[in-house]
Amino acid sequence: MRFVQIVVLAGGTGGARFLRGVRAAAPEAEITAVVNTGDDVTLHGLRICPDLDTVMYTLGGGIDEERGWGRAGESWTVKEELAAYDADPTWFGLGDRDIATHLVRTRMLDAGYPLSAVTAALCTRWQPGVTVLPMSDQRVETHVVVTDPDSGRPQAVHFQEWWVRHRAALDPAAFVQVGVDAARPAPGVVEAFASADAVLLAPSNPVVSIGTVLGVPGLREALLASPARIAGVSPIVGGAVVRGMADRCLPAMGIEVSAEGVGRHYGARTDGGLLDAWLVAEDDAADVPGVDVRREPLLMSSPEATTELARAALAACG
Ligand code: FO1
Repeated sequence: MRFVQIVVLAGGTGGARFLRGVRAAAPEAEITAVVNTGDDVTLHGLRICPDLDTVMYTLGGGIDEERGWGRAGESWTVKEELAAYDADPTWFGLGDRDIATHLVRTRMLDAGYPLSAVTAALCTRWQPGVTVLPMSDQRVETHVVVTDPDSGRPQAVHFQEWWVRHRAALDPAAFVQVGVDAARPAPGVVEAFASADAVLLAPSNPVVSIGTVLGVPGLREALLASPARIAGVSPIVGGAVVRGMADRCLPAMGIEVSAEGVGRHYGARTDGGLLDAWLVAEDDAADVPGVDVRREPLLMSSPEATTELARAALAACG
């Protein structure tokens, strides 16, 4: 089956790589990426959108492949100068090339442009080959409720501080999307679902990426109203996370760290959940009632493997 309009819900590195595979698997299709903005943060006066930038850089050829975020050929002079001033935070890696993106974005946001327009403007340079939409133009920031080591009381820290400064070592009691109640899907998101003939959930973090996107009021309803089948790709292989910190997030939500656990968390579309199909690794068993579970090689170890994975996910929407 040849797909004309594909929508992909995505977060950071894994989502961006998966999108590269979808683009290769369906070069003639119009692909829309609905991207998590819950990781966004303002630091040193700059608005930083990690997942939007990771998708844009990865698809535009500017990503640092080894780190999985930020720019290739990066330098860190400004970061070093900020540290010399003891200018907090010093724990966040702001690369010199990357800062140009944040400067352009911050200036446009301050001038009143919505995030979706800013993202489109930045993508004019990068030509990602897919339409990159933030999940919302309204600010939604994921904060992590942890127990403050000194006071022993619950404290919320921004997701970036939890993930980058603390390396997710502080046990998360809950994840809170600050601002989500006032948010709504960005322009083009609802329309994309309505005209889709395939919808894919990338192998991104089910809690802080896919979960945050789905938490935008009206977005989940628009997704489920889509005429397209919905296929998800497990971010958990063999009971372990492939990359990132999903294994640190899932237990906080009472979700088993397995392909079956995540599949059941997403649920069967016929039963009020999301999935028509669920792709799991070849050695994984996953009993997800009401869902077409398919075993496929999930490791995006090469462009070819990633394209094959995307093909398999699209086939599950056929
Ligand atoms: N991740 C890190 O582990 N350390 C960093 O210093 C860091 C800086 C950074 C700067 C810009 C950007 O777009 C992403 C950055 N990331 C960094 C990754 C980021 O924390 C994660 O990619 C997402 O927020 C989670 O997917």
